Amino acid sequence: MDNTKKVFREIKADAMLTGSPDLRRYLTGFASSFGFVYTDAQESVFFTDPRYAEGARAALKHSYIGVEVAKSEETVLEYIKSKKIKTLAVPMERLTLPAYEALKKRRFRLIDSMPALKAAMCVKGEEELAAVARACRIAEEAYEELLSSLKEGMTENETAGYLEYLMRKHGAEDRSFETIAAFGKNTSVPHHASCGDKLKKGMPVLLDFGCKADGYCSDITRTFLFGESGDDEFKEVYGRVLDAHRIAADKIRAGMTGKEADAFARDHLRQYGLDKFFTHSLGHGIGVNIHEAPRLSASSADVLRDGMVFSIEPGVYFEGKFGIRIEDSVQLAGGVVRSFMQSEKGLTVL
Ligand SMILES: [Mn+2]
Repeated sequence: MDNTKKVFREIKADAMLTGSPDLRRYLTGFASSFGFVYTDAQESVFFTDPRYAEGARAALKHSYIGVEVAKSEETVLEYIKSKKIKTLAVPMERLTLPAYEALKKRRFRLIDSMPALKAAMCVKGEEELAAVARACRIAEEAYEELLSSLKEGMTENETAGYLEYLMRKHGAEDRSFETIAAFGKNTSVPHHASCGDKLKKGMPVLLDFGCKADGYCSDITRTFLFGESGDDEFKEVYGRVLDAHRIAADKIRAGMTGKEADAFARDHLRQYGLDKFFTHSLGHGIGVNIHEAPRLSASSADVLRDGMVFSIEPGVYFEGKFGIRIEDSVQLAGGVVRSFMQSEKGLTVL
């Protein structure tokens, strides 16, 4: 994957220099913990240290991007200086103060590359969509296997760890974020930190998890009952949240804002007085990062476009009682929402 030209086209500078791991991964398709991607109108060069040089040369052999070994940022800055670059685009919000000082010392005129990077990253190409689809399939395969092996007495930590193991077993290269496994009352905390609490019959279970495949993330939440609970309120609210999810997925169209998208779920829940318990936004973009543009929230002006990948995740949380969230990773294609997920969203009672 070479996205350097795609981004550089949108930037009015002599050259672009990018140093953050996620942005490097996006630009080159190659993962590394040290390096800089340099791009101008004639070339793209990935500067990295000897640990990555061999892997990078092999991975980028057929790409437009050259590979050079650089021991430090100094080497890279000298290279740029030697090319007589005046205006340099850098991702401002990612710069450390020392990195900024080093650039200023060399008298580059700096402009911000972050808006162009964000805009390019949120509209995915075919390869990127295929990677997300794979990450979603793996997460669901792991989930199916987990359901058949959940046992009374298992702790949240054990469940989260086992689910992460299963994702790797099914082909994931990593998890996309810290897995959330919440049992019983703990489900009412939207981002509960998994602990030693044990699973008992009749408890609601909330699992929020995802993995990485080919550098791209998946994100999914399922809430279910571990055995019949006889709690009619839980079942009723589950139905409302599921309807909110389905209505949003049915009605979201390319060209709408994140705010309009969020309102489909929020307005539905409002009819039942549940909107005040929907304490977060409807969704977020997903890519090499688990949270990126666009935002789907009550205040988001982001415009949704074909090729964007984001989550739809309405949730309702009753403090000290239970919480329910139902989340799919989806894409916009042909103007409408297409979910990457196939697993059951109707209420599961194990
Ligand atoms: Mn999410």
